[in-house]
Amino acid sequence: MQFWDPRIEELPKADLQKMQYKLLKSLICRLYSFSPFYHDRMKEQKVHPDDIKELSDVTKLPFMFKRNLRDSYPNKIFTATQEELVRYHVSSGTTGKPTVVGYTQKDLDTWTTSLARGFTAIGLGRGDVIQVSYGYGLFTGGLGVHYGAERIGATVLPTSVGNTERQIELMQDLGVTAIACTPSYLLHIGEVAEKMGIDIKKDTHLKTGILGAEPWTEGMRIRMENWLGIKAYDIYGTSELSGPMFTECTEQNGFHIWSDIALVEVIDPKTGEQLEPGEKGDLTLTMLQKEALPMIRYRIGDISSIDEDVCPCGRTSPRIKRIQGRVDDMLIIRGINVFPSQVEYTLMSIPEVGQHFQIVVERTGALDDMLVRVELTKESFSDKITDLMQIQQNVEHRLRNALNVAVDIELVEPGSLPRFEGKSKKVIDKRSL
Ligand code: DLL
Repeated sequence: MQFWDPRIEELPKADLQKMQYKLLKSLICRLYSFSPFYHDRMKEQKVHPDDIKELSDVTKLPFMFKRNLRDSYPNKIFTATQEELVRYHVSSGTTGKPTVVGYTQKDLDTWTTSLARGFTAIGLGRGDVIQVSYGYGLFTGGLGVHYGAERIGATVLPTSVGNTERQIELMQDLGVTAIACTPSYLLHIGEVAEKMGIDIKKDTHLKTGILGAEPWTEGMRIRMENWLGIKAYDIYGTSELSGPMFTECTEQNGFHIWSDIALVEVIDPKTGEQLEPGEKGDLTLTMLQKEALPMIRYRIGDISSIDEDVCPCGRTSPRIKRIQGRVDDMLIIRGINVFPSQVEYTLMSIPEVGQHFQIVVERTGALDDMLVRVELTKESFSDKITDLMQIQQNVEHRLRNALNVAVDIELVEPGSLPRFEGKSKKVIDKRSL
């Protein structure tokens, strides 16, 4: 088992918490004195830096939401001068103004260190060739992973997204051992490779996937690992935290949230109360070292839970479980809450079903109708109507049982649903169009 920074990664929990308290306290003192935004919000909440006497006092501090960043477009919350900034990233978002994130040199360094630890924890290092197929540019994925990969001494192949056939040729020719991209893009790459007559498992050196930026399920992981002959690791982050930030280790059991970098809480979205380890809620992070754009109790809106147990890999920081979707991802179909991840979870357990699906929600009269378009595998796609009807009934039955709501199923030909190079769009909610 390799560590990037064993001094921190294996530090006993009690020491980590002492360190977190010191970092939190000095951050809050700094922001109270120098940031009008945080000063005002703390005053509103009637909390003073002197009230932060131990780590658990973090719950006295106000929350922060994405809308606070949008409202302060482009840089009103920044606590660094323009001269101190060395980079911007901009996330487009689906509604309203984009969010701008600024970085000092130290911010880039903390971000890179976080990824260097993560990449080492999944067994990467010198000698690896890492193909970065996340978008480079305003999106944080490409450049973020790029710097982390260079830091561990790996060789980076900065392909960015698109031109998939060329990506596959380069993967073969340059002996790529790891690829970083969205799970949807890796599915697409796998299919295009097959069309080119290339079997990624046999004809390339690929052994690791660094996959994230969108939700995916354990079932999808197992399928991709078997199909492509790789270990598929999850990577998580958001632009506001810096970008891709935290990965799993080789145990594949949750993201390690480095305690000297972030303080993690899970909050009940209804009451705003802190939840216990193991309970699912809104993932909320305080970034302990950020300079240009501090984030205190940032309510990300992603659903997860905390695991405080020391990981079998020996790392002591808390882990968060695979993201189950977003608080605002939830579809309400005839009064029943449905998460797209539940649909994927169920579909991936049906062998006749391929890796691609699409959910379409419509309102007919007063009722919501949910249609799931499901691609079949090449093997199960058969001309016999009776076979297809049986599969359709099975899928319908399994989804109804899992979701508690009736769902229409349309079986479609392999390769007929849209493919994505970046984040995929699996839900079309016509009610909101
Ligand atoms: O997606 C940063 C990133 C780049 C993460 C590359 C991982 C790899 P944003 O565009 O700001 O940043 O989107 C952040 O994407 O709040 C989640 O809803 C979702 N997301 C990111 N990673 C995962 C993941 C980047 N591993 C939003 N599982 C987050 C599930 C994820 N959802």
